Amino acid sequence: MKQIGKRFPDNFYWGGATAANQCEGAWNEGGKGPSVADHYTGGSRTESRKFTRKIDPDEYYPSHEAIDFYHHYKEDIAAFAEMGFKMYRMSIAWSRIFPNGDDAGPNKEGIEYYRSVFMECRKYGIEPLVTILHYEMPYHLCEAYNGFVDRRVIDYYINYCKTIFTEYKGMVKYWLTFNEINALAHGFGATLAGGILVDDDIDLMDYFLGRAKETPEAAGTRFTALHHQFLASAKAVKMAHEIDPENRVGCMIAGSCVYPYTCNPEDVLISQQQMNMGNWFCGDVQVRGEYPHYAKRYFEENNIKVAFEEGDSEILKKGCADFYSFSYYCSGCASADPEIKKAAANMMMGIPNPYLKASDWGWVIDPKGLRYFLNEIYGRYRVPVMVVENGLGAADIVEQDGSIHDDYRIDYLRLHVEQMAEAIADGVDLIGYTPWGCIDLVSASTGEMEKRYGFLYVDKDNKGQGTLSRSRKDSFYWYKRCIESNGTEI
Ligand code: BGP
Repeated sequence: MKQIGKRFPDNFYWGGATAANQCEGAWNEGGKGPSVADHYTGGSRTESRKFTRKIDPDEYYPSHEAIDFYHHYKEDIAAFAEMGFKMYRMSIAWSRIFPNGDDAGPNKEGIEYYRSVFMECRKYGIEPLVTILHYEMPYHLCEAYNGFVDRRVIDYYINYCKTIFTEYKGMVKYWLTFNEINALAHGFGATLAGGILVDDDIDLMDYFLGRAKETPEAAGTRFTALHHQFLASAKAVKMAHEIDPENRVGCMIAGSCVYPYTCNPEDVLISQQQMNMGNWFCGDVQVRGEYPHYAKRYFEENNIKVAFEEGDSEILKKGCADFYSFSYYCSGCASADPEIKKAAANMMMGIPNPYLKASDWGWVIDPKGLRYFLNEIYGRYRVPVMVVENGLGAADIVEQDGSIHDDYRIDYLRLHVEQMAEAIADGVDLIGYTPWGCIDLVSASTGEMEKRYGFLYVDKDNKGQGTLSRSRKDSFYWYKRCIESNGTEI
């Protein structure tokens, strides 16, 4: 363990994060309807996940059982409490509350299930942080409405929010309206984040690698869906405050930290544009309540038509987020040089940084980038900030005696905690840290189990085989000590 000076505030929210579709399983139990995530097959580092409109009995869909948190939640929350969690970020599966999304009334069993989960958290003094929609919209809304493209879906979302804000009043205080809402600012987010049915067989990898070509019409549809999510988010913020003034509602952005590859002004401009569209575009709408100054030019030059309506600007202004949250795993570079771009064409996360090393999945590890990024965010928005996802996806080895020595994960986390402490010393109002996949779960991008993030190991492989038994990795004890010492012993 390494000692660092005390820099974290006493009430800092140390915790961990998961999402329903990646851990719950029980995809058709307890009255739950299918979600968009339930239509993604398993994949790997090299083979893309497929999206199928019909559930194909010959395919493997990892979300269907996931790690069966649905039946293991008591055991799992007890383990989180043992580590000393102050906060647990989780999502509610919308289709567990409203199986079709547009149903007249909610599914009581789903409501009671989450009530029990929240009670379990409260028993240990763990504050839930609830993502209202984490890549898992009711599938019926995709089929019948083309997801958030249809303005009526805003009302269904708000109806769902009203139900959960009312049911869990006093039990849940911290909410996030949409996970990584900026995924919809890119082609790959169309189905996953927006519920837009693009094709029968969507190749996610094509989108990640920028191989999928999108027409201006399709981009317009996607930005319209994003605009509808902004409206839904703003309305949800307003409603949450009305239902319980104690409620705090945040935005959640996929942190995309981009550096210029060189000091050539061409590279600097490109990296600025990528930071603008990758981060500030959504953050500005959700925290400042208005589109950024460059949005108009971006839409015009790309021939993108968004279905704005009269009164929308007022709605956005009245529903500004209380805090800013984001995921942070890696950073990337931007270059105007066609040769450099070509060399990085098959890299999932863009142009790699020659000064940094990447994970086995090609995600460039950059702890100092977190300090830089936190300062950028706080300087821009001046609202409390939370890092609600961070961590190292890595394959683990279980020793003969059952122990798991994941020192690579401890190293990754230690360096990031250290940089958060620096950012707090810089003056950033950082209030919480919930590393991703605090218990091993299904990977969102590849559908694998063996891309593991957890402090807790789950015995299950990429094909779905395993006992589902849980065991503690070395990082479990490291994080426990980190929390106990409030970040001074890492
Ligand atoms: C974020 C998602 C999470 C999570 C994480 C790690 O984009 O919000 O759902 O999965 O990335 O990514 P992966 O699971 O692909 O390793």
